[in-house]
Amino acid sequence: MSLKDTSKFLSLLLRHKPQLVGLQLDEHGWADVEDLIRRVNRKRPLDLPTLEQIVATDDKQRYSFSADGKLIRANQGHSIPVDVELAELEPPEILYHGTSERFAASIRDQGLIRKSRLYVHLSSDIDTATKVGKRHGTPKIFLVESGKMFADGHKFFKSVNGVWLTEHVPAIYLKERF
Ligand code: HQG
Repeated sequence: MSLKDTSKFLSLLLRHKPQLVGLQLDEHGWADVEDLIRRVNRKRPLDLPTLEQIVATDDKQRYSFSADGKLIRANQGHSIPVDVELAELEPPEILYHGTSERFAASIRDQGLIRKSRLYVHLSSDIDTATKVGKRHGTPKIFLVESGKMFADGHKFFKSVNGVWLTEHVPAIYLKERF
């Protein structure tokens, strides 16, 4: 089992389906590290040094330990309703959303909706957005007029791993990049 596979399983548990191993997340998305390791071990091998390695080397810095190291949570990307104490901030003038060509028509119509996640995910640069878009097929990049949205009263949050989040991007704030 590669570290990447184990990391994907951790994402599934910490963001979407803790019940798969009977794990409890608190209201802030934290799981007990010892309990997580014990429960994951029923499905695949995991020890504390390996978990620490995954958290430290994760390419998107998806996870954080609490200051005392006893708890762990995903920094963003949840579908279950937890409050990860996101920083509410003024966004840059423009943010980017990477998606697939095949979603473009629906996005032009409805704007960006959060689907199963708690927020719409936005990137601060085109490269990152392109990588996100490639996960779903031929990438398509939308520019989001986040400065205008903020001026109009929309809230923006930034996760500790640098992902910008907002609840909905109405179509009027989208521009296309061809
Ligand atoms: C699309 C990954 C049709 C949206 C990434 C996206 C990110 C619409 C898909 C994070 C739509 C949802 C999140 C509309 C939005 N009509 N399709 N009106 N509005 N969509 O995976 O943003 O590797 O839930 O464009 O890097 O792709 O998991 O969201 O294509 O940061 O850590 O609906 O997940 O990070 O897909 O990705 P997702 P996302 P991790």
